[in-house]
Amino acid sequence: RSSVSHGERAKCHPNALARRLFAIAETKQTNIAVSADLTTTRELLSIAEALGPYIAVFKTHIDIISDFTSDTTDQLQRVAEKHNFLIFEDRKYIDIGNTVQKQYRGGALRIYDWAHIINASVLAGEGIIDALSRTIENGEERDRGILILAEMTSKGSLATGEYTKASVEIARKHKEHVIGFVATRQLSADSRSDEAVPGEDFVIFTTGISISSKGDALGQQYQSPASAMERGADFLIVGRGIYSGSDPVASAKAYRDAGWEAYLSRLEGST
Ligand code: UP6
Repeated sequence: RSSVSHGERAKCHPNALARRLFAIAETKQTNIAVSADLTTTRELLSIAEALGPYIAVFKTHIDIISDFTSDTTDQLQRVAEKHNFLIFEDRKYIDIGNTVQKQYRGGALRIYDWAHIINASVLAGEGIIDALSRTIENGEERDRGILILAEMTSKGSLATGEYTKASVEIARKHKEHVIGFVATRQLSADSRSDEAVPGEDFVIFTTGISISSKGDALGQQYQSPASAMERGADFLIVGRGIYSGSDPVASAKAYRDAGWEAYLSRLEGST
């Protein structure tokens, strides 16, 4: 788990998008990435507007929006600018390079145009990361980055062991555009430790976070914000824990406070 503050990582991280991400976290004092798994444009935009002040990242599954048009993401981008958060499309790319390039840049969703962060599985091997990196390399946007899906929180997940190890190895070869992992724990040495690889500072996004629930009926498994931060999370991805209750703003604040407190005690513990 990183013993370095978000403020310091905002200054020193080799990747510009990661620097911006840590600067947002530091300024807004939040580690929260809300997983806005809502299914209409109206609900998506209204939750973005309401939770904007309390989050660092807004995570979408844009293909579940029933009335999607390019206006959906145009407006989302405006809300993101207004409230200073990044957009993460949780697309989980998992195909050959030629296909994922088309899925990323084109189609009806044009994810490259509006999502700062995307993620991909390395089940298909290193080529997928190479292909997505090239799209970023050849594109005109500066703030684009990839997370490798190194572990999953669903019961019986096969994203373990050798797969997770390979995720780290592939990330190391593509540091230019891979900013970190979706994982339940830190996967590489702390940048301050003796085993650290110089210039390496992967960002950990952790899903499966809930204050009150242990899981759902379809195999999701939760841990608490404090437990995830203890294991090395940098950003906590929270979905239903925030948006499904009667007061999403109050829930977002509660998760922000829990996440931030755990982050501060981690820093204290490491000094
Ligand atoms: N997600 C997981 N586990 C993973 C990877 N991704 O839950 O291993 C995603 C889901 C959902 C969100 O697709 O968008 O994180 C979790 O939502 P929840 O907090 O409502 O369970």
